[in-house]
Amino acid sequence: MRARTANRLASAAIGLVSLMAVSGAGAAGLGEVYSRLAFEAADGNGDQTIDEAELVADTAAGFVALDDNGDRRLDRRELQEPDAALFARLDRNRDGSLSFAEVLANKLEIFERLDVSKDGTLSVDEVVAFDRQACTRLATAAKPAATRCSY
Ligand SMILES: [Ca+2]
Ligand SMILES: [Ca+2]
Ligand SMILES: [Ca+2]
Repeated sequence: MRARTANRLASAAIGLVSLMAVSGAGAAGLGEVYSRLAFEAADGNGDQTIDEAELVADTAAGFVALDDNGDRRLDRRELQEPDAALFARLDRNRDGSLSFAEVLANKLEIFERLDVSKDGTLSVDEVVAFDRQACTRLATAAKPAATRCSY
């Protein structure tokens, strides 16, 4: 077993990568290095790809790590003031917090979009490319974000 505890925050990043990026809490100034660390943490069997089961496990680990009060929901405070539009999109039942199902639904959508070859796995290059795109998109959508991403 590798030291998954030490990588817990990195793990949370890939589990909740888009939320962390917009909140500015996770990706601040670390860019690609951060993405690669997060990928490594999520790749449970170390085969250099992330499959759906690993994504689910990693999303769960990330969710638990962020859920400070243990109520199985992520509120805005726990996410350190995430982007309002993104939060609203993820909060499908509009109750002001994110359930694990809501977070996982988003991650599975991203997974499918990234898995261009439709082989059911993601490579590190696919994940890094996605993070870079998300970073660029945020930088143009909201100027202050430009200072948070280092791609
Ligand atoms: Ca794997
Ligand atoms: Ca909570
Ligand atoms: Ca909700």
